[in-house]
Amino acid sequence: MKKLAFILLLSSFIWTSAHAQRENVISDESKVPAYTVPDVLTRLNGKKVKSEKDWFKKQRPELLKIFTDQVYGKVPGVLGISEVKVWETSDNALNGLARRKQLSLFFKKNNLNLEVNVLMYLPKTTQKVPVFLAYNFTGNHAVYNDPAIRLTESWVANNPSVGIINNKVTEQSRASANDRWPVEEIIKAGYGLVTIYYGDVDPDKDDFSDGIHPFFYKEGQTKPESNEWGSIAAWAWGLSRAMDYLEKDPMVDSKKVAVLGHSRLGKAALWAGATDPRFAMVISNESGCGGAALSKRIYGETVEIINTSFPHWFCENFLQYDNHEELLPVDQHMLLALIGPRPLYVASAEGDQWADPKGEFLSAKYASAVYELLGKEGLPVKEMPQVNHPVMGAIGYHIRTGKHDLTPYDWTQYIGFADKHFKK
Ligand code: GTR
Repeated sequence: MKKLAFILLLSSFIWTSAHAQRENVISDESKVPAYTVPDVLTRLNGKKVKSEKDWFKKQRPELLKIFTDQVYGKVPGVLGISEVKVWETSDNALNGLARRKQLSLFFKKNNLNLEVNVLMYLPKTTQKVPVFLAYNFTGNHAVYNDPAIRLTESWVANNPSVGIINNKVTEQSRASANDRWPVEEIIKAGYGLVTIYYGDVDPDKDDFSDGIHPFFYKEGQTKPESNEWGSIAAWAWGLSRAMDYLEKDPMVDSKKVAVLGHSRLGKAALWAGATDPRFAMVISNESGCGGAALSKRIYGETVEIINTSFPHWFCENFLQYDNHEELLPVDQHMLLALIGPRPLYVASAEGDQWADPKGEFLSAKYASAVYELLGKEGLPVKEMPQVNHPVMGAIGYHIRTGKHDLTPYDWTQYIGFADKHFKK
């Protein structure tokens, strides 16, 4: 009896101290506990990955399966675009600098119908152009000051300061995010911009009754199974469906599509790049926890914090790693490695410690082993570069001054990175 009481007391002490420890978010490098990152070139059975064939035939599929089952969740079925409706095109956008095209992709199943609006700005040339494909946070109309852009009718998180009231955008919402989208610079550099409001695919709320998830429910099902997709995987799925369309668009060079995302949308871009090899380049802007940053460092946002704040982002199986990152059979450098040997850019910001810049850098560094195995230079440096000193191999990285955001500085690097890899 005494022994049992002692064990109970001891385990409750261990439990409370583990939780107490996590009450404080780590934002001081000296407080990062000892952790072990699994070697990307060692298989679960302990065997070493020695060749390109070992990577593509054995290690890559195993890692992809772990991320699918334990982290993001699997897509439960196949569903293609039912209809493409082009709303309008113009050869006179941006004061004559660009073409504009607006269209919707419709998805239909049983009596469900989903509309995904796509806005494209393309350089005026007779050649097919490389493009950046990127989700936006509040609707296509927020990206650029152009009255011709259709206002989204989808649910958008309220933000009265930019005219989003009762979850609907208004005229006041136009161009409200244009700081993040230097459209003219992108066009002048010879690239197109293809953008979609991410909430068209799945509204960003802890509710699986809307967006794309219900299209795959069996009778009586109200949410995905524990190994099925959360919202990040749904958004990644949406990027792949946009790619299905881009492969058919006569103005786009679909072999040169760079999928880009900021923050939660960076997580989605990485997962899209990992699951869909048609993306020729992947750009993660401050994607942080569940994106480019190593989870096992537990610096900044942790698995428990993210699963608590955003219970719908990952699959249910991911919850078992709350406060137990050490049990994860993978870490995020392995996600980055799944993109290899395709060009990959990881960016951090000094004022965005929540996303763990060092953890993002280390992740890119550890992923480099796979790029090297595949005959490419991964990250060209071993130590974290100084602030505002981008480095670019097949993996690029920068940490810039400033806060959590997608800025013209970031875009300048992404355009440079695309020039390096797409225009050689
Ligand atoms: C934060 C979240 C991050 C990041 C960010 C964003 O609240 O903790 O993981 O995704 O949101 O998407 O802006």
